[in-house]
Amino acid sequence: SARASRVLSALDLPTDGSLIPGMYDGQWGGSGAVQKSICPATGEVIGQVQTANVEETQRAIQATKGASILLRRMPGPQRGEVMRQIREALGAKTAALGDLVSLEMGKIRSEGKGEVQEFVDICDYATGLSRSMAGRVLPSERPEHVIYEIPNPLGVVGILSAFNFPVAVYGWNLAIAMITGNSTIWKPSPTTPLCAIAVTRLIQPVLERNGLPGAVAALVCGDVAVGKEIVGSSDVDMVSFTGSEKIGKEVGKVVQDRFGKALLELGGNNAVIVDKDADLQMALQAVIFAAVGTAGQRCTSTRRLYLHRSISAQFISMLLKYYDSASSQTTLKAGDPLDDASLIGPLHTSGAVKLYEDALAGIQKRGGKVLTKRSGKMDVGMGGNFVWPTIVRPTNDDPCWTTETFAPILSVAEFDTLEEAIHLNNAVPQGLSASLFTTNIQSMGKWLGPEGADCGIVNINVGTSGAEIGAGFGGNKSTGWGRESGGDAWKQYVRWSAATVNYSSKMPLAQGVSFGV
Ligand code: UN1
Repeated sequence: SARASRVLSALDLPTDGSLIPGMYDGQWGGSGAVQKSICPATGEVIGQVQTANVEETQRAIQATKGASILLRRMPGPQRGEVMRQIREALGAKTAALGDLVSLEMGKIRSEGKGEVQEFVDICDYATGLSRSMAGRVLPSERPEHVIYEIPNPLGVVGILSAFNFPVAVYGWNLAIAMITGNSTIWKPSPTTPLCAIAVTRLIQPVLERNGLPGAVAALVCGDVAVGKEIVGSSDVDMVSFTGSEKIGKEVGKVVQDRFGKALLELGGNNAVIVDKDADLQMALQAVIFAAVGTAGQRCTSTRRLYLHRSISAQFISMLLKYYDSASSQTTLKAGDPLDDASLIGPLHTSGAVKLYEDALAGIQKRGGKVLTKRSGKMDVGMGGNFVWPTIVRPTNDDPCWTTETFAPILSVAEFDTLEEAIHLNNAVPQGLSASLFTTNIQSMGKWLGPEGADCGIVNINVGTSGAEIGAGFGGNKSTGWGRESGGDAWKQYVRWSAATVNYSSKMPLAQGVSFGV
């Protein structure tokens, strides 16, 4: 369609269906199966990608390993300068790349652009880090001794990313891995290969200009077999995996089995708690963005809503006013993600629509209720995988409370005390993100303390999604304990050495041990 062609040609991607090489390790290639990229808003095929096969993946891993030797010799601040140039290349194409995210993944325009912005921001962060990633100097108990803690590069970082953030999740990993001196090999989601190819094509000239091999940032589009090669390879020092708890558990085991490092970003099942003293208007805006935005397809999306009994009926009716007005016409407009007026885009695949429908059917079969006027598939007049954002009141013991369904379904329940709400928040396997809406300072303290929320992201009067890059991003428990992006996340991308140096002319032992030689 003309709509797709406009987006593709802005990034020099073919519009005539010709095969696009989907692997890059210094050269573009790939002779594996063809992946079709399907637009979730229309169902049309927007590109055909020639993926890497298993041997090509092995070759790319070896090229990446070779590249890591050159990269680790480069001083950190020089890597920072390369990063700054990558940031400029991305910055010049933010709008075009954002539109490609909208076209291929299905999120709305401002969110597509926002996700590229996260990549730009983490590049800035990494450039700064290139002159500040510090080890430590520690006092030794022995005279004229000193202890250093020294970070050095790991070597190769494998990045396995999910469809829902086809650019940003790679960006966080690439930037931090590269600045700490590692080369990377990226396997994107099989349903968003074009975003991966477009990003790699922007990075490639920057590497070339700086005399670095392309395999510093290798790409292998492919299926499960390609992912398995990376995860199982002892030449890949760390595997950073974003995806489901089910697959993440397998990835974690395989990496553990070879004593590699794994960084896992798995399921979220995030709750918002609205207490009796909350500003309901603020809570409303936050919940609608986090539950309906991205059509419920962020790992940080709000899935559970716990309302204080005294404000529950009022808050639900405030929410329903928006949910029930969702359509192709009104304020909460569903429609083409490339149309600036749209706030709700499609689910990413027809399979996701089925998961959404099955989840709603199950909740109702087990005695739960749908509170919104409409649920199910939504027709916005362009085909695609659009569904009605839905609020449900499941039974108290419904299994939906403890499982992540990647769709715009919001489950509500009431509570009487903050303690009870915190208990409900923590009573799930996942621990990514949680938000409390309150104006009470005692509740805030409790929420952030040892008796509070057990998640990696714990907000107050801010929704569960839309985190900035400055802090470490990730979750606890079955979310996998990994941290990406800012904060101390970089410390996982290095091998640490404790180095004790003796600059005396004696040979004393620690703990005063005597060993008379
Ligand atoms: C994800 O959903 O995998 O906090 C990442 C957010 C975004 C990243 C989400 N900055 O919603």
